[in-house]
Amino acid sequence: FGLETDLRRAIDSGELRLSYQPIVDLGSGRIVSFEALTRWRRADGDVSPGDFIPVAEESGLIVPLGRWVMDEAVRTLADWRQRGDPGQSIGMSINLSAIQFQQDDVVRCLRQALAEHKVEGSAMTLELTESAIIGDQSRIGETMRALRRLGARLAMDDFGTGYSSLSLLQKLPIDILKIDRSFVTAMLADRDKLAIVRAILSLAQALGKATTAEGIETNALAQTLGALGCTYGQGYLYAQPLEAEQAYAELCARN
Ligand code: G
Ligand code: G
Ligand code: NA
Ligand code: MN
Repeated sequence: FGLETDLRRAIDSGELRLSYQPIVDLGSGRIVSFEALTRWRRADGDVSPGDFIPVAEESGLIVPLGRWVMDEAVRTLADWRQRGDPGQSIGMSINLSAIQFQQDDVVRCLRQALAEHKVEGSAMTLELTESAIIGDQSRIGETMRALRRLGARLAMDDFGTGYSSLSLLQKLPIDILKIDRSFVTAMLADRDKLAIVRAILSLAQALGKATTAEGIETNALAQTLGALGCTYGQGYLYAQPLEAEQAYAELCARN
């Protein structure tokens, strides 16, 4: 239908852009990496990823779109790294959809992008939603281990909102839990949400995993999460998703 045809054209004609949102170390306040988020600007206004990512997933366009994201994000990171400090030590996160993760050859795509732009795999974090790791466990586990052998870290995105069982956390090589912003944003006003955030943080600590809190909009939230032992934070308090040049300027200003 209409959106699908337009999206196909957008991928081919370069109408898509990546924006980059900083992820900070809550202990030091320094930016450690950026999350690449796809943006679609059209003459008649922006289309939200919440609208076009599901269309991309249903139509299979997520595969070419995902390859473009991977290449573009690694290319941008290579550019920042070549400019030297503070770009040198920065990481990059990209989002992988379930379909992309389970059908496409993500391992080969990432290896190619890293080789082409001369970036080491340890700079990369791949964010997976819980739906991406439900399915053929041996195959999914093998893909995850192969990504890790490239040096990449794996983050479970929107943690706490999906259907995956806790046993998957034990079986699969997940490095980081990203606490969904629906728990974070309201946790100082809602005791149940605070309880859930604390439980996720202590689970992560017990399993030796790092944590990222999404949706940090106030200093009070950043301080509380830091005091509770959350590793990283992301949210409008630090910055919105930014164009590549603005993101690099923010990095230079903060680090
Ligand atoms: O960018 P925004 O904050 O509006 O993101 C909305 C949703 O779209 C988020 O869940 C985000 O993970 C998803 N999203 C944004 N960019 C990408 C992308 O490049 N690939 C995938 N799979 N999801 C994305
Ligand atoms: O699901 P995922 O975490 O990939 O989605 C990231 C989305 O969250 C992006 O659309 C981004 O714009 C949005 N976002 C990032 N930080 C904040 C924040 O502090 N508050 C709100 N409301 N949204 C945020
Ligand atoms: Na994400
Ligand atoms: Mn998320």
